[in-house]
Amino acid sequence: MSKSNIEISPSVMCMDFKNLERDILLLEEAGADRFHFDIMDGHFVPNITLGPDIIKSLRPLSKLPFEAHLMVESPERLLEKFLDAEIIAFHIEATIAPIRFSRQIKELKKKVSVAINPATPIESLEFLIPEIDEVLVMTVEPGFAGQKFIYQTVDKVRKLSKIIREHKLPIRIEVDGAISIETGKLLREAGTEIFVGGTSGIFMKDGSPGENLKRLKEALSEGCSST
Ligand code: S6P
Ligand code: MG
Repeated sequence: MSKSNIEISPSVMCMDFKNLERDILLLEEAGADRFHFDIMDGHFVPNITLGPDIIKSLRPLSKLPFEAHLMVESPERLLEKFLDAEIIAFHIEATIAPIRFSRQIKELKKKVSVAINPATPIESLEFLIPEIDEVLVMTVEPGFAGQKFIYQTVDKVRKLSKIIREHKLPIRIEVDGAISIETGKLLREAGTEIFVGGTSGIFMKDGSPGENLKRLKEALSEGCSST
């Protein structure tokens, strides 16, 4: 049987902060493919969450890639603090020199992911395409967990995925915000491969995070193979 190419990235911001080690280990065991760290500065978004020291202290616990989602103004200033992450996602809205910044990230042998807010058009990526590995499409406004899904983003993913396929670009699409089985299926059908799991998909009131992750991954992998 061929393996699905669907990946799930649990959001560390939504874990039990008193039990981060437990949650990392049990979610890796349950089939997580990477871990998502939300970094906020209180300026680019009106919230403050995780910082580089959490990434550093959790890094030895897992073999999976860590992604740092930088929701900060002028992310260039902070790059060297996030060298414990393998994937660096920065917002195109937060930097005026995204090509230079992408090249700096690449020089450090990290993967480059460009995050775009729900109202940012994919046209803004046109000249950045040759520099990047992934696009992180925000499906809620950045800043908080537990928000409502913004349905217009499904069409945006579909458009982006079509361009990627037509030009055979080596770029993967990840989505972030209110990903449940229902919204995840719409986004998968539109061309998404990587899904951030937060309070809508993994850390709900019902079920354990491990069981919820398995259910989400199975539901999104149905009828889908990498071959
Ligand atoms: C939002 C952040 C996200 C959240 C995730 C939470 O600013 O970038 O990564 O952690 O969206 O998931 P949910 O299901 O609560 O929206
Ligand atoms: Mg995020």
